[in-house]
Amino acid sequence: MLGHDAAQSTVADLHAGSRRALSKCLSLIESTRPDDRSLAYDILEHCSASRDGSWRIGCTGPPGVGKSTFIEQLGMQLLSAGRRVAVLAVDPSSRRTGGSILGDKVRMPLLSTQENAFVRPTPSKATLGGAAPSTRDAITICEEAGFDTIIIETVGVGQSETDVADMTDMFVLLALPNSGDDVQGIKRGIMEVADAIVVTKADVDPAAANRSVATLTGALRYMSHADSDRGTPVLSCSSLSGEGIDEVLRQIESFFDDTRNEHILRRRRHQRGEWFDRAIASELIVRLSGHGAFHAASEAMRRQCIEGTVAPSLAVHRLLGRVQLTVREEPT
Ligand SMILES: Nc1nc2c(ncn2[C@@H]2O[C@H](COP(=O)(O)OP(=O)(O)O)[C@@H](O)[C@H]2O)c(=O)[nH]1
Ligand SMILES: [Mg+2]
Repeated sequence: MLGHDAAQSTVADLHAGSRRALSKCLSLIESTRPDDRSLAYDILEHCSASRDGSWRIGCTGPPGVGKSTFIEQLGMQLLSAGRRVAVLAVDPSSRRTGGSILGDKVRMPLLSTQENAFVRPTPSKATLGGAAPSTRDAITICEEAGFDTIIIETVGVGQSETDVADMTDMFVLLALPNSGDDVQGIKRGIMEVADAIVVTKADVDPAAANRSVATLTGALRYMSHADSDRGTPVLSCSSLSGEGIDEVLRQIESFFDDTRNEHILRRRRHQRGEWFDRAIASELIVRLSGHGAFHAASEAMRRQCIEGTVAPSLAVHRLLGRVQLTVREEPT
C-alpha cells in the first residue's frame, strides 16, 4: 500500500533528524481529514508504543504568568545540560472568537532557532484550555524524532488544566507573585497535582515573590499530593534575568533521578490508560460525524435541543439508539 511505504520513509526521515518530516508528521496527526488520519495511523504504526526514557514536563499557569518566557529560559539550560528539547505549546484559542487569548503567539525566538530544540504551537481545538487530543500523539512523534525532553505549555483555565498532568511525568505550576497573603485563587485540585510550583517575575518585586513562596509552601502543608509523597518544592525565578532558573533545573533533574523507576513508570501506565480512554471518545466522535446520515440526524437533534423542545441528554440517548454497533471478532 502506498500509505505504508510513504509512512515508512517519513518515519525513517524522522529518525534521521529531518525537521520537515517532523512538521509533516505533526500536521498529519493534528488533521481531521480522513486521508490525513489514515496516513497518521500508518506513521504511528512505525513508531514505538512507549519510550520510557524521556522527560515529559507539563507547564501550566494563567495567561501572562510568563510560561513561554520561562520555558525559553529553562529550555536553553536543558540544552546546555545536553538534552534535546521539544516544546508543544497548546495555543489557547478562544472558542468564542476562534482567536488566541491576549493575541498570545508562541514566541520563543531564542529556543526555536537552536539545533537541538523544536518549538511547535499545537491547536487546542474544542478542549477548553487543555490539550488537544492530538497532543499525546505529538509527544510520541517528538520522542520518535529523538527529543528526550518534551515540555507542554498550556494555559490554566477551567478544570481541564489538570489534563496536562495526565500526559506528563512532572507537572509544573507557575504562579504570579502576590503581595497579599491569600493563595491567589489557585485551586486546591491543581496544587495537589503539582510536582513543583514556580513563582515567576521575581525581578519585579523580590519581596513579594518571597512572600508568595512562603504562602504557597504554607498552603501545601495542609494538602497532600495526589500520587506522590515527595513533597512539592516551591521556588521563584526571573525568566528575564535568569535568576533562579538553575535551581528549577536542579529540581527537575532530582525529580527524574529520584523517581526514575517506580513513580514515573506508574505515571506512564496511568498516562497510557487515560490516553486510551480519550482516544476512544475522540475517535468515536470523528467516525460518527463522518457518517452522513448520523451527521444530519445529529444536527436536527441539536436544533431541537437549542429550541428547548427536547432535553440534550434525552436527545443523545435517542440519537445513539439509532446507531447500530457491531463489533467484529479480532482475526487471529
Ligand atoms: N519582569 C518580568 N517579566 C516577565 C518575566 N517573565 C515573563 N515576563 C513578561 O510577561 C509577559 C507574559 O509572558 P509570557 O511568557 O508570554 O506569558 P504566558 O502567557 O504565560 O506564556 C511578557 O511581556 C513577558 O516579557 C519575568 O521573569 N520578569
Ligand atoms: Mg505563552
